[in-house]
Amino acid sequence: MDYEFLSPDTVAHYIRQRPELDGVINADLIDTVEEVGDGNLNLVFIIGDSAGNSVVLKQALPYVRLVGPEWPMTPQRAAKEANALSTHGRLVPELVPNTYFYDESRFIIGMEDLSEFRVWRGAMIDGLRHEGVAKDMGRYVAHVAFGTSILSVDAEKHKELVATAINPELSKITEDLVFTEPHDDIGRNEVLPANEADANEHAADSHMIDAMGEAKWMFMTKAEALIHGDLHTGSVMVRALSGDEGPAESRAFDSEFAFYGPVAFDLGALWANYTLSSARWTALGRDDLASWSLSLVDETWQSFEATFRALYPQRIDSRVWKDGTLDYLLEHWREETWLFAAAKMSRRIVGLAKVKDIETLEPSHREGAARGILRLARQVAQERKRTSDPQRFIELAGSILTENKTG
Ligand code: SR1
Ligand code: MG
Repeated sequence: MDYEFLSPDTVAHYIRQRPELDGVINADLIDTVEEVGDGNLNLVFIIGDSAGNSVVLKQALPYVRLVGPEWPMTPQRAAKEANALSTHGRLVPELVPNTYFYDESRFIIGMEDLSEFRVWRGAMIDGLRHEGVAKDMGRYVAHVAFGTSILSVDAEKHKELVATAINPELSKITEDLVFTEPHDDIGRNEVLPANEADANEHAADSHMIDAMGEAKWMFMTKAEALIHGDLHTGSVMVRALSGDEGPAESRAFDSEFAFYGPVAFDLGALWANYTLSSARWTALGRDDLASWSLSLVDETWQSFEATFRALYPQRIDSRVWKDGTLDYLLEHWREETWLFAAAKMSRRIVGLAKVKDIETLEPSHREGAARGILRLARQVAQERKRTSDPQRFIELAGSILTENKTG
């Protein structure tokens, strides 16, 4: 696919051509252009002018940046992200970056600069506690679940929206990397030599394989809501209200994996990444931070449930969707969250696209953290049928991560 990529030399000219950026940034006064894309897929520029204004231009490359041009990837994913950002932004404007335009010929999204924020994963790795973010994320998922599902969208319209939001190439990445490859390595998996046996045990565990089969089935068939699709802690920006930590505001961004999928997939991604953070701090002997990271599991769930319960009375059709359905949905989502959390934490240990929380640990510490996560994932996948209480998840994670600590 042929289109021009943005570069520091061309952004001013590009900005001049976008009327939507009039009043946002002055192309004649641009004095800083920084490429900051540290994700796996895109180019991201932050552009500032001498009057103190700034904007972000995010451009989808026609391949997976993490791997290179040998893994082509449709840049149409930018349209999916633009759609998710604007849809989610209408539901919870305070938790989503503002977008100015989407350029469908060059796959560029112009959006609010969040330079005063930082990526939550990085902040967590630095040992900083941003309070209230896990609660915000529960609220974000609940608004998306309610506001983009048939509970608030006309049934016929909903079917159209589901069809236009399909995101087959990006969904396939998840189908392969999250659910399949941890159990069927096609040459992209890698672990420390000390964790080879753990990865092999994990790959061959028939209970885990069945659980991942169930999870993948749900992911590919349950078109409940326009989910974010990749809601890990690297997809959340945070800013402390004062100083470096403490009460904070947050934004969910980078929703290029969005499609109509299972609500619990986003919740599971959050839980998994809180747990990976906890594994880091357990390995480093910082039990205070390890417990704090795990406490976010319950914070997100409680906020999700309370928000969803509060929105439910506004449903557009209450003929058979009574309180029984509300309880049914929450009960199922809670169990599914366990399952998706198991999938999302173990893929970050064995498969492609790992996380810095674990990868920046010295091998002597990483060994136990990786083993703990894999054992926890298998236990979680089994136990979810008996209980899906988030407190039990926290207890299980705390004890399994501690038992497997090394170094
Ligand atoms: C090839 S993309 C790898 C991963 O990066 C994204 O953040 C998603 O999690 C995806 O699975
Ligand atoms: Mg991303």
